[in-house]
Amino acid sequence: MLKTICVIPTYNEKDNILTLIEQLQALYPELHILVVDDNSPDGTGAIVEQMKNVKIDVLHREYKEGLGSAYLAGFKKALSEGADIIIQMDADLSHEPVYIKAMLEKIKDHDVVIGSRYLNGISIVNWQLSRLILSWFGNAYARFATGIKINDLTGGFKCMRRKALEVIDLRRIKTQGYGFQIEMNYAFSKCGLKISELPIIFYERTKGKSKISKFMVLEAMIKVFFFRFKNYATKTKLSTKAMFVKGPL
Ligand SMILES: Nc1nc2c(ncn2[C@@H]2O[C@H](COP(=O)(O)OP(=O)(O)OP(=O)(O)O)[C@@H](O)[C@H]2O)c(=O)[nH]1
Ligand SMILES: [Mg+2]
Repeated sequence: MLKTICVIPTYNEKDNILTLIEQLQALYPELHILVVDDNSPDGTGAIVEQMKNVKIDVLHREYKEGLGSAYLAGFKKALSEGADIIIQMDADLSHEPVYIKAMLEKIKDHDVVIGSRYLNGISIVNWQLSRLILSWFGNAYARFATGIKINDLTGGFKCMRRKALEVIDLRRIKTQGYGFQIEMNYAFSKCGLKISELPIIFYERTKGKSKISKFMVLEAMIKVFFFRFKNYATKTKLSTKAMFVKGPL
């Protein structure tokens, strides 16, 4: 059985995290869950701490350091714990656990599977028009700036083989907010990894507050043009584990 770890970053998600973990456990009893909490003032970290067991773990960080750095810390921990497959998803119930089954099926022939909101038209429920326009044009802009032909470059629901996170040098990923997903996808693509999109329906959060800010949008808009000047390939050799997982699972 391949070890699959689901990395979930949290900041003030006390009204969502319990439901999400329960849903994940009900559907996938074998799944390992790793929450990365930045000392949420609402006590999210403490809630997960109480649920800790062999399958549920929490990485507590002292300060809010941003989504990108939370994911990178989670990925590093997942790799060090021997994950073969790493899933990333938001805690706010926008990403439905039910899609993980299809992702795990698709990852057998790919290195990265992206949950896509823009594959068959637009599949987003309950967003304000302004948010939809920002996301849609943001994606079009990012596709233009990077030349990467992925329909949903900014989505946060993904499934990756260990190999995908080992062939890219995670230390070179510097974007923190909205642009983190774009930079990761750019690095995957430039390193020649096999990427596929899976259509998902995305639901606007109903509880808790969005952490997206104007600064994040601006950061992404500027940085996206500079990705092409970076070399994302890792210089060290892949671990034997990564080599082993190369073929069909
Ligand atoms: N650990 C950590 N998690 C964060 C941080 N910022 C956001 N998150 C989490 O990352 C996930 C995505 O953040 P959201 O605020 O939902 O951002 P979004 O999905 O772009 O925007 P909305 O869906 O409108 O809320 C959620 O699970 C957040 O709790 C952070 O600085 N540190
Ligand atoms: Mg969200």
